[in-house]
Amino acid sequence: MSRLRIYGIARTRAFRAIWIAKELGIDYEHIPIEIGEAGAKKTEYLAVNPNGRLPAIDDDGFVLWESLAITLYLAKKHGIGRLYPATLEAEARTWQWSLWALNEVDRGVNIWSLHAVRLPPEDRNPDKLAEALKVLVAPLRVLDREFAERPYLLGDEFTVADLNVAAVISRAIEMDMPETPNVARWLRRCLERSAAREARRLRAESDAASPPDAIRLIARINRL
Ligand SMILES: N[C@@H](CCC(=O)N[C@@H](CS)C(=O)NCC(=O)O)C(=O)O
Repeated sequence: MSRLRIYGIARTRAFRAIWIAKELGIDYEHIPIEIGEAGAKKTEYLAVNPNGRLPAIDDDGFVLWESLAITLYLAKKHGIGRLYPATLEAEARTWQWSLWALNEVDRGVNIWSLHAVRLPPEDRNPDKLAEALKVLVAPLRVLDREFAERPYLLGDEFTVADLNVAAVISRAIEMDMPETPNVARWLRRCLERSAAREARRLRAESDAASPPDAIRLIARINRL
């Protein structure tokens, strides 16, 4: 029987696809393609994702790329009424937060994480770090206000809306967030779920196995 295939080393945005697969209990095959010429820009992978970026999935012949399209697709296929909302309005709210996460915070968090934690200290750029923090202030305040009203984005339960936003900002778990304490608490709650812990363990292993040059390549290829 064919299985879901998830392409992309766990250190990349493939983390998001791995997390949702674990939340939904889907049996999957992980193909840990590396970024750039070492993997994602090779002809075989370009046939899966012509953008040469990670992640992508192949679900029994249905190929899909864009990490949050993947999480939404899998949650809707396997988790309606559970991880995926059952009403049109809640579904639209899920899209709202998912697009918001990509447009408002994805790049800032990645720049912060590279220049605060992941790059070798001599390669970190304090100006880029400061700029990333500045860009993140307003959207994180918007997110913080949500959790004054409810524990999760759609109400009382964790859904794919939380997973998408928490996955995008997951590397900010090590960021000091004194001005947005609700975000800090919600992020910890999301990332402490057992599926998230397993996905984070895979990502941490993949981070640990990445030499400094691989991290430099990430910063260079992604212009971060
Ligand atoms: N919006 C895309 C971004 C994908 C992306 O940029 N992935 C990175 C790895 S996390 C990548 O493949 N970078 C290498 C490159 O751009 O060549 C998504 O969310 O899937």
